[in-house]
Amino acid sequence: MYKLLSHNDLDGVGCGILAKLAFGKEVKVRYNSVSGLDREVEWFFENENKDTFLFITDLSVNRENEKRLEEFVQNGGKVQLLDHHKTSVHFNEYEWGKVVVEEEDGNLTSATSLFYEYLVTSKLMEPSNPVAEFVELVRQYDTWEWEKNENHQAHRLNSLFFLVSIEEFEEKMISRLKTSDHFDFSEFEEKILEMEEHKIERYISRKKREIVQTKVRGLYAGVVYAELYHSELGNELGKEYSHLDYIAILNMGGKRMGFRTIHDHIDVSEVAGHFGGGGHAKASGCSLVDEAYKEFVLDTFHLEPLREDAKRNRYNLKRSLFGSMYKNRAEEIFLIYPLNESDWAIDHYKTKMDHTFSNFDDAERFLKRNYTAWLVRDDTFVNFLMGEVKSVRGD
Ligand SMILES: [Mn+2]
Repeated sequence: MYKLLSHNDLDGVGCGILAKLAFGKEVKVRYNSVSGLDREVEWFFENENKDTFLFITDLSVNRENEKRLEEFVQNGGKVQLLDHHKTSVHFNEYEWGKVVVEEEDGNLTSATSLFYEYLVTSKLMEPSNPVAEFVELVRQYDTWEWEKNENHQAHRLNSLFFLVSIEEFEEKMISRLKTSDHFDFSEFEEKILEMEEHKIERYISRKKREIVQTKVRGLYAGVVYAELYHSELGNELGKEYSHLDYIAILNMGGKRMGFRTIHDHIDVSEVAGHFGGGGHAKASGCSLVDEAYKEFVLDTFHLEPLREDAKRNRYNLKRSLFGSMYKNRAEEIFLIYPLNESDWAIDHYKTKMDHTFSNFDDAERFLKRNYTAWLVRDDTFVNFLMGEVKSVRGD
């Protein structure tokens, strides 16, 4: 018999689907949250037959279970842990642990891609076209490579995963992977996925108007409350408010929070690590412990949300040589403009700030971080200029 303990997200369930394709009725699969795995491992030791081969995928165990697993293996037990989270690399010290974050070709790994490779090289599964396609979609979604590759099928697979129950998703995928030559969605699925995409878009644009800005331990964070679509939100909010180092997403019902960044110079697994959590450089999470609750909830609750930059302007444009006009909630007016070929300055009201910048983006980042200002719409810009002309004329 085999037992698989895996994560309850698309990548974790991808592993369950592979296990069921490879072992059929010979495998028992259980999906867990990050915090729920250790209980399941203890249950395994207390109740399961000692001959059962234990797989753990997309998650890792705590110190006590790490010792128990090693002891179990020393006494002849069979265990394989496969993970791709940077915070788990120390499991590579064990014969039964394999943690790979990046393949030799530079591609990021996922638990599903590691498990597929394991099953095929161990001759526990025949390689097949549709399965390889499915595995690659899961990998691209989990590593967010789909966005760069514009592989919308990968994104859609995750949306479908959230639209149906895990059981239904497993069943659908298993029968499809067994019977078709290519992995594809049905016409009906395409239709509901299109509706779902529009729903996600509307959800995200609402969250763009709810996010607040704070500074925690030297980094600028955007704080937002959301229970759904964390990856999509982290990515869209990160791009809209790119002056922020990362986005903190609070799930109050689950008493958890997630961290996402689009920046290569920020490692959010370190941010989560400070609060006892972990994950990847670009996506991580932790429980909403007291300190996190204070910094992200209590200290930010009174703040006004950020405002998006105006998008449809014809006159008040970024990088304009005439100057780009910004405003904040205190109605303070700012103008970013080039002083000469190599320096950009900011006027606060009409007084030039001391600080100058070597490009527009640095000036804008400074302004947004320190004054939470946004690019105003053309009508505000034009009204302002009309006021200027009037005051010059003296009326
Ligand atoms: Mn994963």
